Amino acid sequence: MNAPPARLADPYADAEGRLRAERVRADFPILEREVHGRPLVYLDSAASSQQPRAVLEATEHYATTSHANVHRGVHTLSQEATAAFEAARESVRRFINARKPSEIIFTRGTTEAINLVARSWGGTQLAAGDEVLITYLEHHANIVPWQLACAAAGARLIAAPLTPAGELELGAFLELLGPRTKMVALAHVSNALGTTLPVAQVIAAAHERGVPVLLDGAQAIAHQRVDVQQLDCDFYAFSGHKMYAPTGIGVLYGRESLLRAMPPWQGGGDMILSVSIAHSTYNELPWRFEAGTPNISGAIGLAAAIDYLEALGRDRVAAHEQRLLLLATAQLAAIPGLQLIGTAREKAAVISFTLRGVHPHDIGTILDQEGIAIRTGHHCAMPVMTYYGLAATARASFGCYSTEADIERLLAGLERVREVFA
Ligand code: C6P
Repeated sequence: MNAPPARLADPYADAEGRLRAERVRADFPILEREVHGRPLVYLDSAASSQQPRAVLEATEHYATTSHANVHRGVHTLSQEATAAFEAARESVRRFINARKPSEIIFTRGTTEAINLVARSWGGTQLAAGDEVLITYLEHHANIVPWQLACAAAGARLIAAPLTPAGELELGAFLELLGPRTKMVALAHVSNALGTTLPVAQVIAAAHERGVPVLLDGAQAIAHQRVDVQQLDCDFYAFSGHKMYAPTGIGVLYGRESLLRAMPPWQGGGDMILSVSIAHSTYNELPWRFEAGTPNISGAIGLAAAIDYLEALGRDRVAAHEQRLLLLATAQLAAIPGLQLIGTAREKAAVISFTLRGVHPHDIGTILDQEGIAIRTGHHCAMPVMTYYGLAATARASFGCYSTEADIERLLAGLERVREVFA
């Protein structure tokens, strides 16, 4: 009998099975560039992550070999494009463990996914006196669409309070979840504070009252395992560009029974079965919610990003980012005058902070001179800034390619900021 083939060593794991971030970095061409004469330190993955070569090559391969419109042509290129596009949908289904590909709707991103639900579900299910329950830490994408839907229906938008550490006040949330609540919509992970929300308890409590739950997964999807069946959420929204895929592609997962009852929200090609001047009939799920030519290349890039993340190992990436979070949190907290904004027990790799006497924009500008990219401002989450009496914070966020060396450069950069403002 032949000996079994030796298992190929996993290039992304070290001897202890931990992520080899230096190896990961080699997959991201942009990380080779310099900014202001210094090697780039990219600590803004929560705003938009970078793309590995595998994603860049997948979209280039599609554009150079198979590009055509989908669902429309009998010709070979259109059939190839359609097959790749629908295969991407199946990749997403598998990635988040949805039951069926028909529960996966491609959108431009998280924002469009939440708008779809607010407009289509909210437009038919909300009535005067109803309430939509969110939290104070939501991104504007999970506030404004609900304001629009509530205004149209005469419903009210209610926000649940937070603790000083940036956690959801679960008791207060449960009190707000009342007979008028028709929808609960909350972030899985906060972009401004890094808090991971207690979504299991929230979903169980909402479902006890027959209330559906939408999770804004923009900041969770690349940083932890997401299983929509295990979560038992009704809607889950995320963006490709925060999980190493291109911009302009995102996903709305919806529970089939809810999606089936929802009317189309945009009209046009591909979402119909028949059209006359007097009347139209609509396509099956998921295409009923995908009017017009979709972002075919983006969907293919997203599928490549999924393959890439799975090759790295999602749990391994999460463990790596948690290690960096702990390390950076301890070191930043030791800087005189630095205040961490958001110190929840359960956090993703996002660190918001202020530095006494220095405007966050000045921190960002000086760090940029050092080649370090962070985000500064209100992070499109103005209510949470107001909640804590802040106009802005500086925010460093990590991804699979972040390293301890990045944290060292950040600390040195902040030392420079303190020198300038001494
Ligand atoms: N947050 C940030 O720097 P879009 O723009 O549709 O891809 O994602 C919107 C969005 C929705 N929810 C959360 C929790 C988010 O973090 C974001 C995007 C970026 O924090 C850009 S403002």
